[in-house]
Amino acid sequence: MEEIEITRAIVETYTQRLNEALESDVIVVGAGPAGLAAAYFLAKRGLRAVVLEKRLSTGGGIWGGGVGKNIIVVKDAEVLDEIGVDWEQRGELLTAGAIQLAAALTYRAEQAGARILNLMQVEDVIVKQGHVLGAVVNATPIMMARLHVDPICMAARNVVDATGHDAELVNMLRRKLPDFYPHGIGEGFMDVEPAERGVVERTGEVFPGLYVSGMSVCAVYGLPRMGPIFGGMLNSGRKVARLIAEALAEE
Ligand code: 48F
Repeated sequence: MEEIEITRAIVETYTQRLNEALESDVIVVGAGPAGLAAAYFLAKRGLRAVVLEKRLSTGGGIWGGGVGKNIIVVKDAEVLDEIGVDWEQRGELLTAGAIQLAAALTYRAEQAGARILNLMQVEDVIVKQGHVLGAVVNATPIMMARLHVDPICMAARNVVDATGHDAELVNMLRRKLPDFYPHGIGEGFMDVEPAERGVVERTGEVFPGLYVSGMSVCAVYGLPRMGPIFGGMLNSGRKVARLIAEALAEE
């Protein structure tokens, strides 16, 4: 029966993809601009990257631009050109369509070889001998319904917290390791210039095997928030990919 063949095609393809994703080089948690850029640049470097996104759609905070006006702003065109996004010059700034950016990042990341799994929520990290080695994952509808259903595990030598303003993975570690950022984390007041610079400068490893990228960097280091400017997010994703590739090459 044709209906069953359609179902079998989905079940078999998804199962194969999930099986392949169980062990990878890098798990990127969050498919916002930072996580998708990280996944694209990791895959481009030949690394096996798996992106776990709790929502149905990828793109995180890109879609609505500023206050729902679907335009994003960056200061340089490097990443936009790399992924083929159209832009316009506006004085010293560049603008681009938020929808085109979200779509292009998603498309280019997967085409480069990253695997994106949506509706997958990371609820904990795996830590062994003081090193993050993977993620504990549940299905978003199960989490939303608060059902008593156990998660599954996914292994990777490196995990990126690209969960945005809440820095969820860093907070998961903090709950079990009281000495890890004991004074708490959170962004400062809006101040675009130092935030855009700082988010890239401080992108990096915060615990063995755990990296921060995007707004989670601002949360972890108390940097200012920055509103609807996205260059820092894209450049942070590109930087975290380079740092991880270098660390893996040294190993
Ligand atoms: O929030 P988000 O877009 O973070 P980002 O990549 O970019 C921030 C900008 O969008 C904007 C800004 C720019 O100046 O300030 O806010 O740092 O994307 C984070 C993604 O992570 C997902 C979440 O649904 C979103 O798509 N996410 C968060 N927690 C989890 C998660 C989790 N526990 N498991 C899986 N996905």
